[in-house]
Amino acid sequence: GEKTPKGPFEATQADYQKVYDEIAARLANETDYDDGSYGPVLVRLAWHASGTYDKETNTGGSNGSTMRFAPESDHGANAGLKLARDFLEPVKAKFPWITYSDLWTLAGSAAIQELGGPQVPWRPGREDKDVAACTPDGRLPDAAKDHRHIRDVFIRMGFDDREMVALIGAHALGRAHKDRSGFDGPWDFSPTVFSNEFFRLLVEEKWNQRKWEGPTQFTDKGTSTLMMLPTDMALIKDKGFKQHVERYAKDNDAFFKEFSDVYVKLLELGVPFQSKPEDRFVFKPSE
Ligand code: CCH
Repeated sequence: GEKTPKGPFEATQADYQKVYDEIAARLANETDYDDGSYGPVLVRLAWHASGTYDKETNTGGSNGSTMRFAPESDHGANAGLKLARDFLEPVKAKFPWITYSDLWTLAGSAAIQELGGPQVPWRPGREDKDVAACTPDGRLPDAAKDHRHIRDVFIRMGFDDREMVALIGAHALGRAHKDRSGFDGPWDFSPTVFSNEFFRLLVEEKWNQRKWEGPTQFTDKGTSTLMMLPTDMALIKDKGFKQHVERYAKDNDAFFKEFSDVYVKLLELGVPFQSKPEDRFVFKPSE
């Protein structure tokens, strides 16, 4: 019969492909959520698990999956991500040998691929840590702020301007929820399809401040159904960022390639791998 790995160090690429296939099957079956897919919120879970990284102290990052615990699970930025963690619980139950830290990042990679995005090569090697490794609040970006804040936060992780812009292009996916962040609405008309639409709309639409009781956000003049966050608007106000927004708006292939590279880097920040980058797995997407 088939061998079940005893732990992460016995698991092969074929074992991790089975985990991928299970996540893909759940994404295909559980469509009664938001715009029809848990994919976007899985992309955000992997990002918030990883984006706590601090290069100076080598703390935070995906290694540890400390968002399982309070206080990190209760940090304002993580509101709503319990839904993503719970979505993955049946996968963890079926493949108990995988660590949560590997599972959450694998799910981020799987979601990008299953939503029509680029290949996101991935490798295992993360360990779960206990509550003592929780990061302090305030490491993830605040959408109400400006270009200086974006740079402060992403330089701390080790990214440059081009990488910051590429990463935020993930806002092609999903939406903001009033009861989570206070913001409201999707960034484009196909929030379950990975594309460069976030950049195209940012450049081509006219964005006005929305008149409402909620936090400052922007809405498209054409349909008044889309939204941009203040930090999203900062990407076209700042010259260093804008050149990349314009490039990605015109060149979907460049965006796919550069997003893949930088999302892989994000998911690996601070992880003490035994393996080499060339040992990464490329998972086969579902049909
Ligand atoms: Fe984001 N993001 N994000 N974001 N994000 C939100 C939703 C998503 C910021 C703020 C917000 C990245 C960078 C930033 C996703 C992926 C990425 C929301 C709404 C806010 C606010 C949350 C809610 O209400 O549910 C800010 C600020 C920054 C940087 O300056 C990066 C980087 C990534 C991934 C690579 C995805 C996907 C969503 C949609 C989630 C969903 O539930 O649909």
